[in-house]
Amino acid sequence: MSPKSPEFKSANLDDWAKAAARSAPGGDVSALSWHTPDGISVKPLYTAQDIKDLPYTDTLPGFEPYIRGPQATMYAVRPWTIRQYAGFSTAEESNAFYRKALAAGGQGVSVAFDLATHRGYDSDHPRVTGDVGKAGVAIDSVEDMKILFDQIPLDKVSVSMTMNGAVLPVLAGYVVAAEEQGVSQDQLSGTIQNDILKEFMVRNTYIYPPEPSMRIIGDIIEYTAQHMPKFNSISISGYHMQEAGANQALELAFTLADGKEYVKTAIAKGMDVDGFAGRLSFFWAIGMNFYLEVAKMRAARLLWCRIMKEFNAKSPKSLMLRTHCQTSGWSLTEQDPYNNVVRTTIEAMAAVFGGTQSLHTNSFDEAIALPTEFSSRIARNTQLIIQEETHITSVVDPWAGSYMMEKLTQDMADAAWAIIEEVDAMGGMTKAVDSGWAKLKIEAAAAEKQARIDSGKDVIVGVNKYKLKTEDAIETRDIDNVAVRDGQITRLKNIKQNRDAALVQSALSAITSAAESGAGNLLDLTIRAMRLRATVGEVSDAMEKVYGRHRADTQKVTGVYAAAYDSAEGWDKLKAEIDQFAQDQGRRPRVMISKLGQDGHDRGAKVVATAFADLGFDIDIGPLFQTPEECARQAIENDVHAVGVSTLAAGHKTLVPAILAELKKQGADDIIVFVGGVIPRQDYEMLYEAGVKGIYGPGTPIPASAKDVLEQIKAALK
Ligand code: MLC
Ligand code: 5AD
Repeated sequence: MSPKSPEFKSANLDDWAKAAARSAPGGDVSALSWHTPDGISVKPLYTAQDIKDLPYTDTLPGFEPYIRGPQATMYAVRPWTIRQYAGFSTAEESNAFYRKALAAGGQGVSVAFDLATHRGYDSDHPRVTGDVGKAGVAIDSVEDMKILFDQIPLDKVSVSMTMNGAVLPVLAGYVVAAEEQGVSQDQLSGTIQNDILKEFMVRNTYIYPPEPSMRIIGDIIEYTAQHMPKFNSISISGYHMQEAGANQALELAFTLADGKEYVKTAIAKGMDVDGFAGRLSFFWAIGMNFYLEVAKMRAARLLWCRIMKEFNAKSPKSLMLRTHCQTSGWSLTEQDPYNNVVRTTIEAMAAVFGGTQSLHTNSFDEAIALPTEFSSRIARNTQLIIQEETHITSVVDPWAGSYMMEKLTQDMADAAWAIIEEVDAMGGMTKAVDSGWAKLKIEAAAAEKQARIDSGKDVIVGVNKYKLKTEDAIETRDIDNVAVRDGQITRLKNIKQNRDAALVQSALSAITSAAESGAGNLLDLTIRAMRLRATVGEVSDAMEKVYGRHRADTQKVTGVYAAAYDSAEGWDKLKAEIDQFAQDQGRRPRVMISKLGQDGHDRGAKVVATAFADLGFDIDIGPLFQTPEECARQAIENDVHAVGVSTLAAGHKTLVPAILAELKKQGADDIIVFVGGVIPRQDYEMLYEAGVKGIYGPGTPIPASAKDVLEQIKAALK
């Protein structure tokens, strides 16, 4: 029997506004709203008023427009897949790691390849000496793939492969490795990232120019639709956009707009939309912006359903957006790194509340090195604890009906839709990417964010507030990349000795002809070549002959950092010092910001370049993928005072000493070298000993590194 309701005094919104004004600073309740970088205002209070006119607050999971999730029962029947991205050094070591992880509660495999493989170079290629086995596993041929998946039953365990550039030989290598395990193509379940448009914008592991790259994607969608019905042909990724600086609305809009391009590409090949769309999948980054991340995921499903209706899709599988999520690596700090366990937990909860199908949680040592066994275990257990201890999985889409969440979902959908319309007006995402517009939008957002952090407006605990006096060193994973490379080179030699060279040659020629003529399916032909033990590098070359290698032109935004940097005092002083330098020297301090080797993570480089330029430095940005020799030559030609190397993929121990040696060799050791990025403390000493003048780890405020560089340049001139 329920107790008799007492009489409560009722209040209306006006009453609340009056009460709130009494405690709001300056009596202004509107000042309590948080205006997000996406252009959304998050208010301190939501009520029934906010949702009474919204169109989709009464929908159900498993039904259009799928806001509440693609499955009717979601985690109540099957929780998301715990799919930890990993890969390092050799196929043997990575295989041992996967098997251990699966035995300990991991549920799917997710392969990280090294940058040499991403960019279609075999391990013996001279351009990749610093990259082999570093940020992922080195794969040169089917023989490596067979070791990578040894004793992992590919008919049962779904495998995700993050591969975009060398997507053909890698996917083909996996298909052949499975075949030799006795698993046929139609049994394979998994996902290949295969999302090239975002590579041109942010991730930068492309090989060929956009047009032939889109043909490759079309061929893969076609082949998998025909022969690999359980395999997701693409993972359309916003993750890297957010990592590069995009706010959530940009991430959402550009990703869905990329998706539209892939659908158009497949339809243009003559495919029926429902024949392939059910195997398109998505991938979001989940950062610290908790409410908006949940809203983003709900809005994403709504908008994709709307977009697929525009393409006349009928099958529910085509209409529902399924996604993987990864917690944000960028949000993690080098300082006080155990805090990252907490950050990752909060982000994982947002992904789960948003209804993800699969999840990677980052390790707490992210901002320092590749994960160790220990840090990976904690990362994986974060998910196991949410799945098995909290009962969060018992309820489908638990935020539904929240005044706030329903309103933010609609706000996010509206904000993203407006950007999608802007992209459509430009002629679609391929055009928006080609012109550089989309990349600059993301870079501007990144520079603004950095300025808000450097001036203390956005708080990061342990970095710009509550800093520790001393940081304890933590154990990190180190990879002996010389040993990995030597091992790979031996295996490559063996393979080349023991195969039928003439057959391999003709299979490679067939790929080249198909690239030239446009006829045939490139994945089909690549599977044939890989079966005969062609290598990743050879298959890539076979197409490069026709397509060439894409070269991006580097643009940079200006004025954005300065406009958002909110601490005029120190800024103006430093600017004045730089002006003084220019007067004394007859020219501004000139710095070349460089990326060496195959590391394409250029957010840091771009933000530093923008901010240094705003301060009054003369800035050159080197092209991506330079060798130390090329970098030294350009630095000398441009007569710079300093080279700043940005390194995020662990190549620093090889590549930084190499650039110093090259400068010396080319007679320019008066040019100073400084380094920024992800560098374990343990490596600082060897870098300083090699001659580096400054090392700026993650979290260094840019005005501080700029001041230091200026002083070092002055000292070198004396
Ligand atoms: C699930 N199923 C259900 C159900 N829940 N059936 C009934 N009731 C329920 N409640 C079914 C599904 O329909 C499906 O079957 C099967 O169970 C598996 O579930 P899923 O939800 O499809 O999960 P999964 O297989 O894990 O696939 C998730 C995915 C996929 C669709 C998002 O694309 C994927 O795994 N992506 C991972 C991508 C990834 O790991 N990327 C790493 C990037 S790292 P059926 O038969 O319908 O299929 C990176 C970093 C870098 O990029 O280097 O830059
Ligand atoms: N192993 C594990 N995680 C990795 N990441 C990248 N490479 C690896 C790897 N080899 C993760 C990091 C990074 C994101 C792009 O992917 O979290 O931020």
